[in-house]
Amino acid sequence: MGETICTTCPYCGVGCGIKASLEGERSVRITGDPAHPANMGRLCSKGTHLAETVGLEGRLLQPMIGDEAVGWDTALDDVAARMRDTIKRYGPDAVAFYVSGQLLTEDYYVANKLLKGFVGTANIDTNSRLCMASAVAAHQRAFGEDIVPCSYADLDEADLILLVGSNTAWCHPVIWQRIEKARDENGTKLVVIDPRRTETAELADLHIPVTPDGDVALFNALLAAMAERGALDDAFLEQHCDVPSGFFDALEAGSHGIAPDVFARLAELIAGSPRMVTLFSQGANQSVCGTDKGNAIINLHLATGRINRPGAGPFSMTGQPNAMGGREVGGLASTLACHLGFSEAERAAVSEFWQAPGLCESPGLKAVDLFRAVHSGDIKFVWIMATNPAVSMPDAAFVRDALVKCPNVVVSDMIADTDTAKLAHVRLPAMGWGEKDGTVTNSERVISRQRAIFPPAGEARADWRIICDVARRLGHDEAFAFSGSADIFREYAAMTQLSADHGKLLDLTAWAECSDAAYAEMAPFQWGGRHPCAAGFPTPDGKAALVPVREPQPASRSSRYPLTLNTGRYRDQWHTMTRTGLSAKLSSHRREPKLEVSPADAAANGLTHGGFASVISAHGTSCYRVQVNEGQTDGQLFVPMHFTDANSGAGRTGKLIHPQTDPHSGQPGFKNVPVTIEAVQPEWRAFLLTRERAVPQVLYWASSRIETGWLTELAGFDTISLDELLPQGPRSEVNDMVRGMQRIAVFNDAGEPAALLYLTRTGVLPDRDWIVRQFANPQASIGELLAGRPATPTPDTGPTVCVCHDVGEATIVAAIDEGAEDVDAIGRVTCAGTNCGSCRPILSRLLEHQQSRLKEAAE
Ligand SMILES: Nc1nc2c(c(=O)[nH]1)N[C@H]1C(S)=C(S)[C@@H](COP(=O)(O)OP(=O)(O)OC[C@H]3O[C@@H](n4cnc5c(=O)[nH]c(N)nc54)[C@H](O)[C@@H]3O)O[C@H]1N2
Ligand SMILES: Nc1nc2c(c(=O)[nH]1)N[C@H]1C(S)=C(S)[C@@H](COP(=O)(O)OP(=O)(O)OC[C@H]3O[C@@H](n4cnc5c(=O)[nH]c(N)nc54)[C@H](O)[C@@H]3O)O[C@H]1N2
Ligand code: SF4
Ligand SMILES: [Mo]
Repeated sequence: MGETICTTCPYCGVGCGIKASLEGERSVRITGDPAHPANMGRLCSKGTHLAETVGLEGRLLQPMIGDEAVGWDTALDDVAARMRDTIKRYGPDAVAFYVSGQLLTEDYYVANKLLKGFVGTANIDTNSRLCMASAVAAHQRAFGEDIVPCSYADLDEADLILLVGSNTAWCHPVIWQRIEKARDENGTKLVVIDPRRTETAELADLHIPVTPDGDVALFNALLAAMAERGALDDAFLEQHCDVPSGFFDALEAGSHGIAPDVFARLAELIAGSPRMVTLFSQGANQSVCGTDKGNAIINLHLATGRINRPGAGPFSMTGQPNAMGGREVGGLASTLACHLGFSEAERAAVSEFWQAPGLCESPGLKAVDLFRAVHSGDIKFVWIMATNPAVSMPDAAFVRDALVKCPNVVVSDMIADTDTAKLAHVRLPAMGWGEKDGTVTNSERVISRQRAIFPPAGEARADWRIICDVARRLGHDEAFAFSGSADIFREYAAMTQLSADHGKLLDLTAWAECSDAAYAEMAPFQWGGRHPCAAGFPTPDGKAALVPVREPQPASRSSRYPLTLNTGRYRDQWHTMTRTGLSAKLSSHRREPKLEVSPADAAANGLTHGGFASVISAHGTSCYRVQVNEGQTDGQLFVPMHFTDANSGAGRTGKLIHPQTDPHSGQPGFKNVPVTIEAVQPEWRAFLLTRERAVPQVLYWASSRIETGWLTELAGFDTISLDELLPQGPRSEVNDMVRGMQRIAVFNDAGEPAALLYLTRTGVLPDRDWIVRQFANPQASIGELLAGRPATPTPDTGPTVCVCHDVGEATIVAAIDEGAEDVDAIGRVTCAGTNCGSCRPILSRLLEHQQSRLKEAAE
């Protein structure tokens, strides 16, 4: 076994430390790093299965201009020429970068320096606009700086944790594990505020099914209730807060949809829990009133003095691994580097530090407006790095259109054929996780190193290097003559002196002169300490502001779109699935884009569980598999954001989303979109197993990774063209005309199955799990395969629950029947839940169901 390298997970903002041991050319063993403060050895399913995603499959290995592979010099000359030309003919504002919280701090720093400092436009925005911008704006309004005022350790000491708009068990699973531990050990209470009954909500002490965007009304009402009960901290308000006159009188009651007795319980819990942490994420941020939601949460903490001390604080969780680092180096169009703004003094300081007389003068276009300007032709050059906006932006069809019209589209990505890369004139191969080297900052301001484990794939290069090579071609040699990522980090660290000069707290100056060796060995460290605002808030008078916020006016709704569409994430997939979609284990949790709908809405619209439905908004139509779900409130639907044209026929959700944004932050409202639904009744349904990914031209399809190929679910109206769908080769076939059933096996030269198709018009399709396992077995019996089941039935272990140890539901239920009395006991008997822990919520649910069934049976 090779050397063990300490690095950081490339997925969520928890920022877990990983120990990676090289085991072969591109094969690696991953474990959690017990010494990392973010996870202390824990990992979730996505981190655990990283090894399955580091192969060369799908990678962009060479620079491409159109469909032609070219050398780096040609590609870089071409990008620089396009940029130079655009600036010369149309001015700097015709150029834009759209970057990502998945870049490393060093990449982000040079991208921002090039555009804002040397091209002279602030038209650089990031996908963090879709993710964190409202939290940023709320922090700036309340604290005077974009700063998270607490730390993970506060979770360990809290009496009460509120989760607002966060499916933590799925999206920040290691924070979830920390919360579970606090509940077990200290009896910490947990409240989930989410319109949807998520897996996280099911496990809470109290679920508050707030109306969509009812959070401002709810938090205002809670604050009024605290005032009524005398639970405010008058001394803290007096010493540390600016309170606008009449603030508490203006807390009018609004509509949050919570029954009075449930509201009273919540208010009681809060009043009795001086140590309270409120964790919030996209249910708060991704809203047309996201900034106000952030401030409503912060107001409650300030007014009750629940901040700047152990076990307390309003805590915005970051989504991407380096969303926080990007904010620090000024990746948003609305900030300059080092938490500075656009005042005369701040601009002058940045301009002097960079020796950049041409520094941009005012904030640039925020993501939604930026793509509008691409569409209108005001922007004529756009360089997209580490993000897939053709899928993830609101009104994604419009964004796609904008990119089709734009004369210069450059994409830096690891993957060759993302929906966005397909629209690029120039594609630049970027090094990915395991290849690149640099730093990231997590949710609690801990900076950690990502370190290279493998050599770059093909000709891939580091993002910072690609940007600097273009900058030098534009004539900015001196400003971009960095020798490596350590060199960039030193310059950035030195620049944070400007933060202190302008009364801010971000301070990395201790690293300004660090040696390459010290950078190489950097251990994770937190800037600002556990409670960075404890000695005073970074405002001129040291006080935080209570910001008056009002419930938003209900938008006028067209009767054509009576339902509300909510969108979000699945446990084991990451965004547009370019990496997690390569893992068979991760793909087994959810294989298709599902429309979650309440039983009443399903019945009213003729939708059946397992059938299909279109979701229609004013911007587009997409098609999903129907999942009738008791946890959905009537009138509200939920679909995942993950599916793309590369892995589905019509499951792309971004094109349904309206481009409405929060007036303060510019963040889009992804979670509350007016839509309608229609049942879709295909004439046939099928599933197909292939070795290569199939891209059929049918009404509905979704493909997902299995150990030995791909599983594609299909449905359609027209007769299906088998020759287009199936590979060449000898076939075995069974048909049952009465039920419209057709089953086909296609063989390769070695006589092994190369493809299997199961199609039906009226009947039931066989169990996928068993067939998927047989597809990996060269000795599989063709008779059994076409029958869709074994000749002698083997015990069915049911759908996989624990993806790490491959344990099925039936095995777990059997363990419970035999007396396993808690989740740990199930683990001891079956191994389920003993590795990454992501399935522990399902285990507790199975336990609860099965135990109550056993009890009923006994009575
Ligand atoms: N598995 C997985 N984990 C991830 C990611 C991933 O792609 N997959 N992505 C990472 C990233 S970048 C991010 S930003 C985070 C996101 O992490 P989360 O914010 O936890 O994830 P989401 O599923 O987007 O949305 C959270 C919840 O907000 C709820 N919600 C919707 N509307 C409202 C509302 O009006 N009020 C309230 N209170 N709640 C509402 C939704 O029902 C949903 O359950 O996850 C990170 N972690
Ligand atoms: N409907 C809906 N839409 C949403 C959301 C939602 O909740 N609902 N959430 C929004 C949020 S919070 C977010 S954060 C966005 C995420 O949306 P995106 O950022 O568009 O999604 P990803 O799939 O993470 O895209 C990252 C891309 O970068 C590539 N990549 C990975 N590492 C590197 C690298 O080191 N260098 C380079 N150059 N490329 C790399 C990957 O292959 C991938 O193509 O989606 C937003 N869109
Ligand atoms: S919680 Fe999971 S996805 Fe997030 S950083 Fe940790 S291992 Fe990675
Ligand atoms: Mo995000």
